[in-house]
Amino acid sequence: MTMDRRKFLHLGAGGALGAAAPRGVFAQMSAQPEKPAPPPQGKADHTIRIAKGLVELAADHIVSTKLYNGQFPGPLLRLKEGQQVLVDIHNDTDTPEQLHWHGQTVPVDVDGAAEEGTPYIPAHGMRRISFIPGPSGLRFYHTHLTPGADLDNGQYSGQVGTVYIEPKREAGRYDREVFLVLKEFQPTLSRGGDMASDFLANPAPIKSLEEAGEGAMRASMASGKPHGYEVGYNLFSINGRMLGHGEPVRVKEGERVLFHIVNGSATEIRSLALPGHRFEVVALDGNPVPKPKEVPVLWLGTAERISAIVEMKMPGVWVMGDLADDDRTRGMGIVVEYAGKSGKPKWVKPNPHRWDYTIFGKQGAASTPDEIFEMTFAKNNAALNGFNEWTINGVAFSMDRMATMFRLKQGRRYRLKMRNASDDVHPVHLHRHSFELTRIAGKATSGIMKDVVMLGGYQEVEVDFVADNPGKTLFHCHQQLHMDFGFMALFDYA
Ligand SMILES: [Cu+2]
Repeated sequence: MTMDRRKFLHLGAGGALGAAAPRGVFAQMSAQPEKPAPPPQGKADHTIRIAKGLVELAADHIVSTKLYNGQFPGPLLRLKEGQQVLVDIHNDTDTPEQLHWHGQTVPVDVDGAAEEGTPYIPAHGMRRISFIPGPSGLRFYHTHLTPGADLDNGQYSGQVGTVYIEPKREAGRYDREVFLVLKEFQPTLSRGGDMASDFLANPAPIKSLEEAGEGAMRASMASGKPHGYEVGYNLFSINGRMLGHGEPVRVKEGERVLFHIVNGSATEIRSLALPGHRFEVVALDGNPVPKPKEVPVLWLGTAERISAIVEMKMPGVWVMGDLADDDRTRGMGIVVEYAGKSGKPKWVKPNPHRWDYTIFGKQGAASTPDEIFEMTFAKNNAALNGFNEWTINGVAFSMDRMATMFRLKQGRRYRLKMRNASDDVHPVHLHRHSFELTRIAGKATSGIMKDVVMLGGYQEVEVDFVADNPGKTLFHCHQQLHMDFGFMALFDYA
């Protein structure tokens, strides 16, 4: 109904495009990023304002940062699959912004990445965009800049909001939905202190990658260089409140609660456990998994999402929190309180558990790709004013050159064979497409669709995607410090 009215208004507005445009003009236009259709007239379905504001993480921890609509997280946008939406984005700050619709198959003009050619939302200006939401499920929106050493900007700020795209048919049985955004504040730089990647399944390193990475590191150390900078944080939160400072998640015994969890971190990998309970993972990055499975602990790389059902069958007052004691005690958790129960929230450290994407997948191999792209990721320790430089096949991405690295032909299926010659975990992300996990650390799988996947230290991961959304397409590590210092590549359609 709404959609038809807009179409009418757009066509009625005249202009060269209007008169001759057939039915379904928006769908066709959105496949042609070079000639985006002018957005429809009328009242926007959603308005987002980017401005500096305050987040009260706790009474004595109030931070000032850039936010969406003055709140953290930004407003939850509930969209409907296939139903066009009109969004006004106002930028009330002094610097241009990008708003990226993470995990959606939108055109370049909408996607929110300058590297692909999305126009900036000008300082003290606005952009009106319209798009058809999809795929359904848990998505999110966030800023998409390369702040480099400026820890007030980019994803270090509070520009994160959840998108839930309602499917045409709802799957799974649950009583209630709870949305959680995991986010750190007050970033600082330090040297070294990298996170271990031994939470991933099959952690045995691939010898050739390890030798290359360790050799480069030894040579750098021998030349007198210290470790490159890493980012750490002082404050941690779920839904913008430190553990113990917000409202608890209130549950009843016997309820099935569907948690939609977004890792909104700029740089961190997060874990989450709820003592005495298990998570039945039903979707990864918003896409239903072939085999829902129960796990005691969730692990989410930067920008990953998990939808998981918890059956509430252990009455009490519990801490649902990160396994890292330092992070949890500084805020990374939320209290889960059963009706009629009171007392101090209880945390119990879970037994060791390794995160394995493949348990949610099908056993058989995925379809054969038409073409394979090999990618090796490497680190040049402290090569850029003390920051690590990151390369893909020896090339660090440059915002000045914006060179295309991989060419795509529409309709073909591509396999990305990714090899990590560093000891860091990389949550790699492909814009405007979903990919299928086909091999994780030596184990074949199929049927799991995602848009971010964690690649372990000195490990290999393979994913397939179909080139079905023309226009420039950005691939990058979602760790802000990695993407800003080279870990990006552009795909383009022939
Ligand atoms: Cu990375």
